[in-house]
Amino acid sequence: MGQGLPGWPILPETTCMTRKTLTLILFATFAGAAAAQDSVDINGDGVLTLFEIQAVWPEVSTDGFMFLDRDGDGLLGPEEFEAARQGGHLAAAN
Ligand SMILES: [Ca+2]
Ligand SMILES: [Ca+2]
Repeated sequence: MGQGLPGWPILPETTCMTRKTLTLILFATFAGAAAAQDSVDINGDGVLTLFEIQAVWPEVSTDGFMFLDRDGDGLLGPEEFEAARQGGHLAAAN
């Protein structure tokens, strides 16, 4: 009695999750400030997924994304992104 396991530091998964979330929020904030495709493009593959768009513009719905995705490939390429910006669908962040 009274002798438990050694006091291992416990790092709950939430710590990891929080760090990831914070990183994402910071990144999204930065991306929103820059508001350029290369900063929105989280994985750097040159096209934007719904996830990447929503990281900066969370108000964009799936339907809205499909509207912007003119060729229907499920991604926004540079021209589609620019068209969306110029069409006022993706508000420029300050
Ligand atoms: Ca991407
Ligand atoms: Ca597309």
